[in-house]
Amino acid sequence: MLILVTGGCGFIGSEFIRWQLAANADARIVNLDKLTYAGNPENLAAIAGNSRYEFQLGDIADRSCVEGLLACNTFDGVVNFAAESHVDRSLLDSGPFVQTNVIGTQVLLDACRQAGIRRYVQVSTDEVYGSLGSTGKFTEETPLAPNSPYSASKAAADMLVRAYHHSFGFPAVITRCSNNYGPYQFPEKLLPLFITNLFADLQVPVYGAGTNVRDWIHVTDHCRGIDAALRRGKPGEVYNFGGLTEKTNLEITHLLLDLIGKPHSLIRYVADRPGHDLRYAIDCTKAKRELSWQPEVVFEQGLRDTIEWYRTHGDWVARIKSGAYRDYYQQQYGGRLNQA
Ligand code: NAD
Ligand code: TDX
Repeated sequence: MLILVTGGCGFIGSEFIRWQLAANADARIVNLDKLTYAGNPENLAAIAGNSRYEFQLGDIADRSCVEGLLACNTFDGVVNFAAESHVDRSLLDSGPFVQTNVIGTQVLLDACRQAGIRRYVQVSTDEVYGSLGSTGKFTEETPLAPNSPYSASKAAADMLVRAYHHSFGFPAVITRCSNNYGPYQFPEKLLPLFITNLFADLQVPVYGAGTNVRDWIHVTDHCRGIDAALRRGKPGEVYNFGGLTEKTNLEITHLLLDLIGKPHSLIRYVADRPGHDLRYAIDCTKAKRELSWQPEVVFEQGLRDTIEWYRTHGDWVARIKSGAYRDYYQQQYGGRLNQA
C-alpha cells in the first residue's frame, strides 16, 4: 500500500510513519512536509534510509507541488496530518492556520479528487466540538462549535471534507481525537513543555486555576486508529478517538512533579488562555464498534515512558530549542530548505 502522508515530520505524523513501516510490511510512504518550526526531520532519522520511505519537501497549499506529486505516484491512500496545531499560536496570529489548515486542505482535496484517490483520511481534533460542561461526552453527532482560531480552522477543513464527499462522492473519512502525548512532541504543548521545564528546574505555567479537563491518549493508540480508519473506515463517516483518561491540568501537573521528583512550589499560576475550553471528553463507541479499535496504553505507564523518553533525549530537546535541527536538515537534503 503506497500512502501519501502530509505533515509527517511533526509529532503524530512521524509516529504514524515509524509505526506504519514497522507494522505493515507492504506499506510504502511518501511524506510531504513543509518543515515549519514544528516539522523536524530528525523525528524520522531512524527510518530515513528505509527503501519504503521517501521525503518530499513541500506545502499542501502549493497546488503545483501537490498535483505534481500525485501525478508521479499512484497512491492507494492519503492521510492529511499537515497543520498548524498549537492553540496559543492561533490566538497570536490566525493567518497561518487559515492558510494551511483551510486552504491547504482545499488544495489537497482538489488534487486528490482529480487524481482519483480512493482513500483519504482527514486528521481532525475533538476541539472542533467546542467545550463541554462538567458532564457528557462528544459523539460524532455533536454539533461543531469551535472556540479558538485553531479549532475554527480545523472545523472549516472538516466541513470542506464533508462537502467533497457529499457533492462529489469523494471517499474521505474524518478522525477526531483528543489530546495526544508521547515521544517527539514539540515542547510547546502542555506535557513536553512541563516535563522539559521540570528537568531544568524551571517553573511550569498553569493557565487560570488549572481546572480545565483534557482527555489524554497515547500517540500510538491514535495512529492505530488512523490506520484503521484508512483501511476499514466507511467513506463519509467521522470517527472519534480518545484515551478514556480525563484529567484536570492541575492533576497532570501534580503527577509530573511527583514522577519527576520536583517541589510543587515550581507551579506558577498565570493568566488564563483567552476563550479557554473547559472540558473535552470523547465517546469512542463508534470506533470500537465499526473499526474494532480501542485505546490500549495505560495512561500512568505511558506517562512514565514519555518522561523517560524526554529524560534520555535531552539532546533532541536542546537541538529544537536552538533551532539546530535545520542544520541537520541542510546536511541530509543538500540545502533545499530554502524552497519551502
Ligand atoms: P505538529 O505541529 O507536531 O506537526 C505538524 C506538521 O505539519 C509539521 O511537520 C509541519 O512541518 C507540517 N506542516 C505544517 N504546515 C504544512 C503545510 N502547509 N504543508 C505541509 N506540511 C505542513 O502537529 P501534530 O501534533 O503532529 O498534529 C498533527 C495533526 O493531528 C494536526 O492536523 C492536528 O490538528 C491533529 N491533532 C493533533 C492532536 C494533538 O494532541 N497534538 C490531537 C488531535 C488532532
Ligand atoms: O503552558 C501551558 N499551560 C497550560 O495550563 C500550556 C501550553 C497549556 N496549558 C493548558 C491549556 C489546555 O487546557 O493545558 C491544556 C493542554 O494545552 P495544549 O497542550 O496547548 O493542548 P490543547 O490546547 O488542549 O490542544 C491539543 O489537543 C488537541 C493540541 O495542541 C491540538 O493540536 C489538538 O487538536
